[in-house]
Amino acid sequence: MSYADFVALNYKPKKSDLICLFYIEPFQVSMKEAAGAVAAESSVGTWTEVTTETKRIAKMRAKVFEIKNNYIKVAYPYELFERGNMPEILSSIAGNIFGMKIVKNLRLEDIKFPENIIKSFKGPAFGINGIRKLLNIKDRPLVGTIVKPKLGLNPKEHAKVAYESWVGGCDIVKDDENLSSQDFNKFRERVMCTLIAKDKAEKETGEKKAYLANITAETEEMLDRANFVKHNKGNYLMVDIINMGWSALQTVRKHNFKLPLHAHRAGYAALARNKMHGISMLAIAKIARMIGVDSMHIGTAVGKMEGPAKEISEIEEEIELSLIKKNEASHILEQKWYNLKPVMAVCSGGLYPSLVPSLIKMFGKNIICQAGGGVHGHKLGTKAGATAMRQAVEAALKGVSLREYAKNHKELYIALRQWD
Ligand code: CAP
Ligand code: MG
Repeated sequence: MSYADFVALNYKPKKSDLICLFYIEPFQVSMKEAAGAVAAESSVGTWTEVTTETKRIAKMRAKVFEIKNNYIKVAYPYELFERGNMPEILSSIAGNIFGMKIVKNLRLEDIKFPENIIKSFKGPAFGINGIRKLLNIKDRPLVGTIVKPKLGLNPKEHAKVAYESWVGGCDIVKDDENLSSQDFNKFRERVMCTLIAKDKAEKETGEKKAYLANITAETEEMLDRANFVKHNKGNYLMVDIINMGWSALQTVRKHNFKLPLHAHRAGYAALARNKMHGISMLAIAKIARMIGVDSMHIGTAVGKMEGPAKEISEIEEEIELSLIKKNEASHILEQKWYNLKPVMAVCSGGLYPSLVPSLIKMFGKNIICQAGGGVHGHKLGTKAGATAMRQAVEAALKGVSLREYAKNHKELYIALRQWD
């Protein structure tokens, strides 16, 4: 068996095949050779023929069935994969192949999962509707904040910032991605203080509030932290999906804490930022939806983080809709999501009130508008910063310009003067 045996341009993929779309740059070989190498190494092949391969195994080869410029599509018989085991699936289709000498660059753009693999994962427990129900918010975008400074506050100081954010108008307050249980802010103490502040804020505002406690840690400790949140009537968990690993995410989801799970994507750009190599954010987002997160960072297009609006809209559709149509120009494969719930998109990173209307215009109302610096940096403090964000959402929904709305909304007025 040679690499060319893994190319079958007349093959018509079966409904049950898993399909990958790769961007590929061969290194000193033909496209066919490099494409065959990718299909081989990610399925049953290796660099030479082996005497141990049988006819039955040869039938399980992945097949390159399309080569268009630098893009190839590879079909994998579903038997190659263990259902419900994301690390295993990725060790095939997103494993050794990225390091092969035969490819100069290789990027996994999209993965079309067949029904039996999709259904072997749990998907979101709450999804968009579940989060809306929890917070009793029918159709407006949610307003969130990240407690800042991201590290250094003690539990009481943290809870105070959270309280002011909630009474100012935030629906959601979350820990930052790198806050866990450092000596200056121990997890359990922080959760206790912050949940007391949440109760107080709920009573004072008459609104439901959520605290997203970052439980990211070694797996068993993480489960203990999740239990602790649950036991103390916390209402939302948060994890860093990339740095914890897919297996750990599956474990948290499997434990079914009956709390929504927020996915921070810190580190994703190490995989996705280089457009010629790695794994796209679209693919990462699909994996996270399958395993089962309820809200997930997707970028902003207008804030401090990299990522164009078109790409972010496509990611939002992928995590929200139940059927994704194939889009050749954007290198997106068709995907049916069957019974998996939609995930709420989180726009975060360098946001402040002035950017809210364009976010809603670009991504619709099913988003969480989240600002850290853009709330706690407000000249009048956190409470006013939260109010200004909420006013910006109100204005956008009423179709009134922020400038106009600011005429009789002081907090927004100051925010506009500060950052516009
Ligand atoms: C936002 C944030 C988030 C980023 C990550 C931060 O704070 O908390 O981690 O949103 O980017 O620390 O930067 P600011 P992304 O509002 O102060 O920028 O959502 O793109 O993954
Ligand atoms: Mg952060």
